[in-house]
Amino acid sequence: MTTYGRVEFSEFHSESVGLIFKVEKILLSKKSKFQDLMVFETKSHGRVLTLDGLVMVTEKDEFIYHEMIAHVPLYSHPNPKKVLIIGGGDGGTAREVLRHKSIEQVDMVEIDEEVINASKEFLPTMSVAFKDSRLNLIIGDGVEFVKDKKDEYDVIIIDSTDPISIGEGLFTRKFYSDCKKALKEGGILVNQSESPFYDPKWVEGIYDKLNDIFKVVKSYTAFCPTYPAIWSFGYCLKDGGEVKFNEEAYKSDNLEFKYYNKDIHFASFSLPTFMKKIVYKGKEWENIMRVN
Ligand code: AG3
Repeated sequence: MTTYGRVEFSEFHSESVGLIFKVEKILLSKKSKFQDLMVFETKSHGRVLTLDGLVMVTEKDEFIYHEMIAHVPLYSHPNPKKVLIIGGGDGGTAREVLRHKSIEQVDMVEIDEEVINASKEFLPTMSVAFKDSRLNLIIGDGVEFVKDKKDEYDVIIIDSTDPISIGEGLFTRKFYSDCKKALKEGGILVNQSESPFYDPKWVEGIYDKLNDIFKVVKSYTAFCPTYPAIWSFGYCLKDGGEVKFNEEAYKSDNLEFKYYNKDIHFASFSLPTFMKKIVYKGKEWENIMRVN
């Protein structure tokens, strides 16, 4: 869109409200086999990657989403060694996962190779992950990939787009149940579960389905400024239990974070009232216990 000589990109979060970027330069704009891909340069947010017109990452705030989708499950697991990432083609989630000393192997299944290529070319702070020898990159459909996996992963992270077009398959009961089977005993699944403020129906649907499959399902949030309002993450324990914190690993990794920390680890599970209604349907969850 051009307004008074400015090039703008906008994503509408509802019928009437949205986010606008002033675009300095379009670096990439193409149709892949699966979706429309765009990378553009901005002054305040660095490079921005969009898929089908939706903002996936900006260099300025990607750390929030990626730290939260990776470290909350990893530091609540006693000893995560093998992780599966579904989606996450920009590499940001893999980058954060691979910072953990305990991690021996990360399988990452991304359907669209063009996203990986775009990241390698334009998003060096995220695509560093692709140089790590512990990363096993698979170009393919995550839905198919998990079908025949059993007791393989300590943690599964679903870093998908919105539940429309190619993202849809990653929001089904069947897929969640295959993921549960793919988890080892005590395994944890985390998925990005959309905006409870702008898309409560999507969020409700996601948690209804997760609840049909997993013993314990919780939700945590983060504020990602370039996504539609407050952002939610589904947190599922294959064999039940409560949210823990692995103090020992946290201390020994001794990582520097920009958003995540021990307080946030637990606090992010405290939900605003409107969200509790969507996710927990009036059931109170008091069992977010501090262990450690
Ligand atoms: N994946 C989740 C982004 C969803 C954003 N939705 C939107 N802008 N409407 C992000 C991928 C980062 N690795």
